[in-house]
Amino acid sequence: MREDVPGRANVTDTPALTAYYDEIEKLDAGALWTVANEIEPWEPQSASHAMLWRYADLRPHVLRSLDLVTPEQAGRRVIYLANPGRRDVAAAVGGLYTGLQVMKPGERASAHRHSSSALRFIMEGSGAYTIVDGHRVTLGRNDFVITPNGTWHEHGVAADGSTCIWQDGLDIPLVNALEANFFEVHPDLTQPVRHPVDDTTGIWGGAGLLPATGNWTRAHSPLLKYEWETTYAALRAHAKAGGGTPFDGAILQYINPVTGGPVMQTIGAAMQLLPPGEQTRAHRHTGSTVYQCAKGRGWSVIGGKRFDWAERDIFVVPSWTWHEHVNADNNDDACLFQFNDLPVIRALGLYREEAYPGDYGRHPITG
Ligand code: GTQ
Repeated sequence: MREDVPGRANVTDTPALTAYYDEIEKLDAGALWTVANEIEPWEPQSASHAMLWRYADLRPHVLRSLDLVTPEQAGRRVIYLANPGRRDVAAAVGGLYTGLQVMKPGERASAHRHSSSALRFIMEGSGAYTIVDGHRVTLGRNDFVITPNGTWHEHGVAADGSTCIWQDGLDIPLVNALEANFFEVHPDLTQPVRHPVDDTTGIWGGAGLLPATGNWTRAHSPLLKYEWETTYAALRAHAKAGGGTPFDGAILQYINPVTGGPVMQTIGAAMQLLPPGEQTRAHRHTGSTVYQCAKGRGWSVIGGKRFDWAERDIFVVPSWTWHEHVNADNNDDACLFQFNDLPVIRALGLYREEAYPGDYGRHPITG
């Protein structure tokens, strides 16, 4: 792709040049000017499509998998969301993977660990639990739970529970792009619970309070679960106090209470609340985001296309894509859960953000 711009590659190919390209290709080499404008675009060119997956469409198929495979056969019984632009790497957007995991009462999946970091966002059912490095964590509706890289983890549903579905989020495509992914199955296929149930909530989950003594030196949050009730109450209070941004409404990040930083090194997460009728301004930034509507209904304009969402729908915003959100309900809040790769983007000095110009900051709907 030639560009008639000073500083960009703009070479007219001649028979001599073409012959030259052929010769160096035999040496597994190439002339930069034949690819420079593609590999160094003026701005990020996401291969990911803006996408929305309706829960109403997916749910029956997710439930159908209950009768088709066991967790023993499958390892984990998950239907993953495949972005048409990123099928080759099983990404939902950018370097992020997401899927819907389903388990019946009494089922459990084998313990394993990997270099990828993982999270769960609980969609429906009761009795689900996960065991992370010997900590048993109970999973309730709209709870956010982390499984940091390198931790042993296994999931199950108690025998007296109901069929559970939760969203898994992982950085698999990112870690694979960095060619750094290891996977291990636990030698016993399960691990002992070594702490009181939900102990990390009691020890690390005090609002603004930390243990007076005790050192935590690992890179991820010691708090493994962020409960919906506390999150929603904090968001309501935040919104009432005038907190928020023009682009996201009231938005709170899930944080590592020890550092104030993101919950894991590679994945950040947040919950946002759009007050009744709210329409945010459009912006774009580097980094990829996966959203799940946790409450209410509305729509988002992503790259000029309108995506209507209802509770449990999942949608994605690719890097450097304009987006704005609207709460379609004039009487009730709408809440969007999100996870993203911003900790990586920021750590590498790659964060950039831009507000959509104009008085209203609204991107026209073109798609
Ligand atoms: O439970 O760690 O959806 O390793 C995909 C890969 C979940 C998990 C997924 C995984 C997991």
